[in-house]
Amino acid sequence: MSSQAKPLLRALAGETLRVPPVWLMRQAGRYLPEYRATREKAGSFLDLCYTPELAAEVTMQPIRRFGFDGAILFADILLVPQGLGADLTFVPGEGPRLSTVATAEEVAALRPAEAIHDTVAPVYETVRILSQTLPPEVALIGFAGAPWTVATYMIAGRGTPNQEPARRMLLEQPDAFFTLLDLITEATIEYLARQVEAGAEAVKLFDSWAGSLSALDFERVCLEPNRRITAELKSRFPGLPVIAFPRGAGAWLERFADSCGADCVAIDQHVPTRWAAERLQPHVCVQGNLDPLLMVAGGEPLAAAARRIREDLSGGPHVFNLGHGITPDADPENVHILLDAIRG
Ligand code: 1CP
Repeated sequence: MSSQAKPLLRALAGETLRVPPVWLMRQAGRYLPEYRATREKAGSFLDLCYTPELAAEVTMQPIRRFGFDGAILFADILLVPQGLGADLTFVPGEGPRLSTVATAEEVAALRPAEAIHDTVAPVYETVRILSQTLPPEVALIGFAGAPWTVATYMIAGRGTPNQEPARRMLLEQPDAFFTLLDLITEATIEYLARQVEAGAEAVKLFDSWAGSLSALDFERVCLEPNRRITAELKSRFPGLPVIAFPRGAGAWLERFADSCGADCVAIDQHVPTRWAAERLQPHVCVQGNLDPLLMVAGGEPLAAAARRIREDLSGGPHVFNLGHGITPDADPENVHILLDAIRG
């Protein structure tokens, strides 16, 4: 099968398909017993990310079980900060902990962008294994966090409710903040370029905390770095499909879709799909946007919502996905209900 026959790549190239391709954010994860078993075997979450055979195995698990159209590389957005010199650990049950970057001196002490390869090289090996293992109809998606979202973790040293430490640094120490944002942007370009060289067929930028930026800061802090990464990757790899996910961007979404340069914009569950069909699909392929809680609830509400999203976005290019990641309490059986509703 030629790569252009892969349904996911066709949709990302702007084709309107009768049945939209489907994959789920966090499709490899704790809701799957086979993931939990491999994670146990790896020891820690970071050992799992940095052991290519095991990372490739957990990437493959949801493909084997469900037959999704896209496989997303198993890694984490916080590997780039680690490559830049942050100490990183994952505390079971609590999430990530990083050494903080709070001053101009601490920004200056980080490693240069190219130095990340020393740390993250095993990720490229995972991509190489996957590109040789995946079924021919499944597209391989590489990814990174977008600079703002990565900065929120580097500055606070952990996940935070409103990303306040990062927003304060933006307001109080703008020079240090933008030096950090630029460094993350450069590192992200190098990181994704290596993933593409290793076999990733599309890349996704996760700006999970775009919604905490004020409207006045959105262009410079969210849109501009997404645009710069997209433009640089497309100049190095003409035709490379890019998916951007400015979660919570709200009224900024239309301009984002029109000017970021990404081929596809992923939308969260708060965006009305008919609005997205009217205002976003003329510019880009739209990905989304089922409420992840429906993967816990299941039943007819899940099937009805899936059919409705599919119908609303059927007039243009659409990749079916959730509005955010599938949660550990989701029932894997509900994925079959979802797939029947979309493909059946
Ligand atoms: O214990 C475990 O097994 C850890 C849970 C877990 C998993 C499965 C983490 C820790 N990361 C991942 C994998 C992961 N993370 C993927 C792999 C591929 C897939 O989707 O199947 C991807 C794409 C990510 C991306 C990621 N990591 C994001 C962006 C997407 C999103 O969900 O908003 C973010 C914000 C992270 C940080 C992170 N990593 C892990 C956790 C628990 C968090 C969130 C921390 C917080 O803010 O509290």
